[in-house]
Amino acid sequence: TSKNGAVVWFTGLSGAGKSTLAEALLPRLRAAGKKVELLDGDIVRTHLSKGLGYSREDRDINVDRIAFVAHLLARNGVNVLVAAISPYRAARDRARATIGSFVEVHVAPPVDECIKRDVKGLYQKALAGEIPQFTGVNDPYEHPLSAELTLDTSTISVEKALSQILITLRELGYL
Ligand code: GGZ
Repeated sequence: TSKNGAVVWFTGLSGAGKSTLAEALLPRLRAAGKKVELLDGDIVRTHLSKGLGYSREDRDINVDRIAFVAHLLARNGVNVLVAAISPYRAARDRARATIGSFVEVHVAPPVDECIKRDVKGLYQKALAGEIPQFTGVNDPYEHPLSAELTLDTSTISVEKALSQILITLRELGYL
């Protein structure tokens, strides 16, 4: 097992299931005796990234900040779960380079599934043209080219997804 904590970085569209998986994984890692912290884009944006919007520049600043904090925690042995759309490949790759112990999990149901779920009604608004720059509708999402794991949450359960994440963390020596 490794001394640095792992940073499990969930990337994917709004409504893909990033927060759900991170929140389900957290108690599982704690039960395994690990120190764990969660950095959820939604919450980060009310504190660390308060005032930032959704332009490429602001999203990249947001992702850079999350990566900075995740790095500080990980190098002190804390495992970090990040749930942020993080739509730009270059910003994710910067995070990977900064952090080192980076485990990229692409949460990747088809966009139609996210639209169907539409937990917060944001897709409906975006499709009606009421939200400019909404990821997957009128703003880009650059999918990972070499994620450690890709999970289609439209076809597998949360439990199944968790077990795949745990297997991956074990294989990489973090568990
Ligand atoms: C994407 C948006 C937008 C736009 C508001 N595009 O699913 P949610 O609602 O609860 O989480 C999404 C969150 C995106 O914040 P992130 O920090 O994850 O994004 S990024 O990594 O790109 O910086 C969504 C909501 O904010 N939201 N407007 N235009 N998602």
